[in-house]
Parts: sequence; C-alpha cells; structure tokens
Amino acid sequence: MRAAARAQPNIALVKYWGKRDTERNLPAVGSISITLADLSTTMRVEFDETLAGDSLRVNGQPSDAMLPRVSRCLDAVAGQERSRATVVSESNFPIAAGLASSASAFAALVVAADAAAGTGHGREQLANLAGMASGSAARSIYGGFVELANAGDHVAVATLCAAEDWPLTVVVAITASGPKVVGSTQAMETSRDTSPFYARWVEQQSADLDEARAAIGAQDFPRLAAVAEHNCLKMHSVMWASRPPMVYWNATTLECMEAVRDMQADGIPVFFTIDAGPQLKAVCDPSAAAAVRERLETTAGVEAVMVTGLGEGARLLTDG
Ligand code: 2P0
Repeated sequence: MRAAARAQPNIALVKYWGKRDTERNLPAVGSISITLADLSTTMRVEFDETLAGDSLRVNGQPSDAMLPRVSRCLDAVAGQERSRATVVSESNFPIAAGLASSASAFAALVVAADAAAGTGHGREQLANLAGMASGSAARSIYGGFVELANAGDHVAVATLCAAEDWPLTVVVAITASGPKVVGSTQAMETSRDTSPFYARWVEQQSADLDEARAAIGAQDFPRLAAVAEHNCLKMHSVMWASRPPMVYWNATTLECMEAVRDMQADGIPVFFTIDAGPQLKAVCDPSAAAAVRERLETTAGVEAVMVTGLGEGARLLTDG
C-alpha cells in the first residue's frame, strides 16, 4: 500500500491560460510544453486503514494549506472509500515561485497513489487525473516536448518529440524567491472575467499550437523561438489588461529579457518565456548554454541561475 514516484516540472512554450470548466479543471486552450530533467519532485504515498486522516509534509514541514487539494486528488485516483494516506513530498527547487512546482507534485502524486492503491490506471488516465488537480500537471506525466489537447470532456496528452531527439537546454533566472502574489487558478478566472483580450487569446491559440507543432517537427529553432515568445507576451498582455491587473514581472525580469534580446542580436540561438511568476526561462541550443548561463548570472538583480536539459515523464521509483 505504499509507493514513490518522481516527476519533473514542465515549461509551456504555448501556454495554458484560462479554464473552460472550473469544476473538472479543464483548460480553455491546448498547450505545448517541455519537461525538464534536473528539477524534480519526489512523492511518497502510503495508504493505511488505521489512519484517521490524511497528512502531508512538503520538504520536511507539515503543509496543511495544500492538504485538501492533495486529499481530493487521492480521492480521484483511489476512490472516496480509500484508506487515509501519509504523503511526503520533496522538491529540489523553490516551490510556488512560477516554476511549476504543482505540475511536478501532482504528476508524481497520481503515479505514486495509483501504484500504492493498485488501481492500475493507464497513462492517459493518469494525465487526466493529474490535470484535474493542476492543469499543467497533466503534461509532466510525459517527457520531452508534450502537447495537451482538449478532447470532449477530457484532455489528450502526448509526447511530440522525445527529449533526446531535440536536446535543448533551459536556463532559469531566479529574479525573486518566495510565493507568488496571485495564484494561477484565481488569476486565470480574473482574466476570463475581465480581460478585453481574453476571447482573442482563446481564439488564436490553435494557430500558435499549429505553428509550434510544425517548428518542433522540423526542429526549427528560430520558428519555435518566434511563436513561443509571441505566445508568452500575448498571455501576459491578457493578464496586464485584466482588472485588477496582474503583472508578475519585476525589473530584473525585464533586464533578463533585454539580455536575451542582446544575445539574439549577437546570433546566439536562445529565446525566453515567462510564466505566472517573475522568473525568466531562457531556452537555448546546448552549444549556447554556457554563454546564456554566464550572461544571465551576471545580469543585475538575478539571485540564482539553474541550468537543465529536457527530461522524461513521471515514473515510479523502485525504492518506494
Ligand atoms: C502553463 N501556467 O501553461 C501556464 C502558463 C502558468 C502560466 O499552467 O489552476 O498551476 O492548477 O490548473 O497548472 C499554471 O497553472 O493551474 C500554468 P491550475 P496550474 O504552464
């Protein structure tokens, strides 16, 4: 009745922003992401019929705030009649700072809970269960370049290109640590309810997905760079035009963006993307990784830099 699983966060190149069904947490738009290699969350789940309630520890500390969401996810995987569980989560990167910690956490949680409960869900089902807990978590079930598509009352998720077939490098510039001001779930609803650009955002997404899919199929870096930066800035424009406005960037985020622009002008194959947080993620060809790292590390205000390749999807650990 116990198991452990590991999953990595993913970074969307064509973003998920907005929900079409808040009850089942279904996204309003499809998305395309890359799963990272070196940042990870390990989840240990143990069901025990003698326990009176679920418990959760995150990086050694009890986490009552996240517990209801984890309990609902366990109900979805193992059924309402399940035994209560002890859940222990360890991440090797800062949580709740726009680095998709919920994606790696819930992807690892559903894989561990499925094994611990012996429910034997298929991969597609696990992606849907992870997505119900956190939309982006569905993508971390898979590795490499991953597309999530809306399909009726569920999502269809698949790897478009394996990590080893187009091994890009991601350099994450941490410009501020600590939890974000507005959580994504609330921010998405505010955008849908108030942003004059939201409807256009949803309408244009399939064109961006087509463009990114084609760029990935052809391993065309400049083409992928152009659509990814466009889609990122469009998502942030939706947020900026919301009421109240949601601006996740700080001055250092902009300094990093300018550093990426300077590198592009020098012919370095790199592009940026930014999620619901102030960190800038630079995606580059591995041959440029050292230069990109050095440039971002020496950009004023950057607190730390993390470098990673692309990795595999969520998986069980045998030392469970
Ligand atoms: C993404 N983000 O595609 C986008 C870009 C943030 C900006 O998916 O409400 O934490 O739990 O389904 O998965 C963050 O959203 O949101 C996210 P919920 P989630 O990566």
